[in-house]
Order: sequence, then structure tokens, then C-alpha cells
Amino acid sequence: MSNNMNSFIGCESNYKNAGIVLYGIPFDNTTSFRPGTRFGSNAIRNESYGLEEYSVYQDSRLSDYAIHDAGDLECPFGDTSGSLSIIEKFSKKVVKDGKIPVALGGEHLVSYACIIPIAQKYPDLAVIHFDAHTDLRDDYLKQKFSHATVMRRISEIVKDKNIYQFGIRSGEKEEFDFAEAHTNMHKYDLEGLRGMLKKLKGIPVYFSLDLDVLDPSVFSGTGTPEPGGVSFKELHNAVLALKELNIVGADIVELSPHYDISGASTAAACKITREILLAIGGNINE
Ligand SMILES: [Mn+2]
Repeated sequence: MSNNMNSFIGCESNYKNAGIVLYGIPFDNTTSFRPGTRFGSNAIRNESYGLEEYSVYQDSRLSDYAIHDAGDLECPFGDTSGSLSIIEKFSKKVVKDGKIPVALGGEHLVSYACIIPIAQKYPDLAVIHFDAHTDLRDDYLKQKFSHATVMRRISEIVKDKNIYQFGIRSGEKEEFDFAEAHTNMHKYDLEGLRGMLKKLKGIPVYFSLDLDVLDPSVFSGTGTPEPGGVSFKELHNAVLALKELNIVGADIVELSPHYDISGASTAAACKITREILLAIGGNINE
């Protein structure tokens, strides 16, 4: 095992041989309420050294798979469009090289830039989105690009009704009306996921996990906590169910580590990151 604390435990493949590329995006320019997600990716990596690389749930370890941790991208503070181009460029390279990108945020807007090259490669791309929030505003304080508008922007680059939203319990009425017409929204929890899996079998899927889908009682380390969320176990079971799908990219966003001084939120983010990597790893080795 490498002693380099700047990579996630067990993700020790070089770039060339890797099937999955993990990378951090320390970006929180458009955070609407309490900022701090720019510290998320490194907190998750650091936490991984308190975590086993073996998962008893999946009976596999991270080093069984070729996963490369590319470190954090350098996003210029205050420059949203500049940061988005840097993210898009990196995601594009990973996708072009035939690897699966997995991003650690950062705030949720980063997902838009991550998805652009993937949606270009797979015109029938489906997006599975776990979140407390709709993220479907057309603009937020006149800004088109914000973590409050990210799924609306993504809806413009994937086919209509190809976004599947779960756990949603907060948003404006107009956003829920938009969802009714243009996305598949499952409110409040992750029920209904199993039924959807059959429908998406074989279709390329991008998985975007806003960690605030979790209840603040288990995940308080985030900028806009929303009571009434799912338990860690429910989220974990859902991630295990996603193993059946053809996941071609993923992100884990919105950890703001310093709002939870117990460290439990960072531990939850870190553990679910491992489980997602292993769930996708099973696919690349098939
Ligand atoms: Mn959210």
C-alpha cells in the first residue's frame, strides 16, 4: 500500500491501466447557503485511511480493480465558467480513453460539466439522481449555472424523461411541475428504484449522488441539510442494487466536512464512495 495520503485507499492503479478514474473537484462557487464543499474531496480521501479497502457487503476489495486516483483538479476560485471548462476537459479525456470517471465534489454544479462528454458519447444516457433537492430551477438569482439549476441544465443535454430522481423533498412548485413533464421523480425516499432497474438494464447510466439525500441526523455535514431524508442503510442498499446497471460515470457531491465536527458525515461519504467504486468495479472486470 502506498503511503501517499493524497489518494483514496486501494486506488493505486496508474492512469494507463485504470478502468475507473477517481478525481476530486474542490469547487463551491455557486453554493447558495453555507459554503465549504471545496473541502469535501480531500476529506473523503483522508478519511479512507480509517476505512478498510475490503467490503464485507460485496466481498471484494478496491485493489481487486484497476482504479486510479487522479487527485484534485485545480479550479480557479471565483471563476465558474473557467472551472466548468477544466472539469469538462478532464472528464472528456477520461471518457475518450475508455475509462469510467468518478468525481468527488465539490458542490453539485460540477455534475453538469462531468456529464457533458458522457452524454455526447452515449446519446441514450440515463441519469439517476439521488438528492433532497429538485435542482430543477431554470435560474437561481439570474444565474443559469448553479447547484440549484444543475439538473435542469442536465435535462437539456440528455433525452427528455431520461433523468430518474429519488429522495426529493424540497423545491419550488414550478420545479415539481417541470419534473412531472420532463423527468421521472420519486419523492421522499429511494423506493421504486428496484422497479426501475429492469427498465434501465443495459442502458448507459450516470449516477449522481448528492449526499444530502441522507437525513441530517446521519449526515449533517452539508450546506443545505433537509430533514426527512433516508438512512445510510437505505442509501447503501440502493447503491448495491445499482450493481445490475451499466454505470458509465458517477459523482458524489455536497459533503461540507466542517459542519459535522464528529466526522460522521465524512465517514458516511467515504464509505459510500468505496461501495460505489466496488459496485462499478464489478462491471469493468466482467
Ligand atoms: Mn441537494
